[in-house]
Amino acid sequence: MFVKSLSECSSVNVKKTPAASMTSFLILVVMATLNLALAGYKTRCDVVRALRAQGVPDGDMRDWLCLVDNESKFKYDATYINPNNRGTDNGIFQMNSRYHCDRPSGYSGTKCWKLNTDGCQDTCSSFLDSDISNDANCAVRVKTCGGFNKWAAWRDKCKGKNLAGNSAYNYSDC
Ligand SMILES: [Ca+2]
Repeated sequence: MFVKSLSECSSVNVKKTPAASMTSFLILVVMATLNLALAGYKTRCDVVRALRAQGVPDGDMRDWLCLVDNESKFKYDATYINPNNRGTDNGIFQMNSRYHCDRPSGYSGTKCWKLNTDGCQDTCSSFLDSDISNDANCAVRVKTCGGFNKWAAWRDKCKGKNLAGNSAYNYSDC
């Protein structure tokens, strides 16, 4: 009886193990796929939180969300090489390598003449990682000194548009 029981147990285990392995394997595949799908992207609320941490008022938030949507589609490692040697745009806010990052004497303060001359103190690669807090810090200072007009996608797609009526830029749930 005991032996038979063990044998049954063993037999059951033999049958279950491949099924369990297959299930684990499928779960891993699904998780890997999800990770791949999510890798590189931030959510609306991630962006809202990073901007609020830099003191951005909610009244500006729809413009920021429209800007990010049209500059990077919320992809934090997005790069765009501008034609005619006009530098590379980096990250979720698409900060330009000629003006905002990898600058020889980058600036971390709020004096606009200095920021406009020296750019931010950040490296361009730091605008491509998943921590968007330094990106938001630089972008908010650039906006404070030069306005949203500094971003071509904002001028083309957001300026003067009815952003309040666009549910894609709602931030009330963040
Ligand atoms: Ca960063």
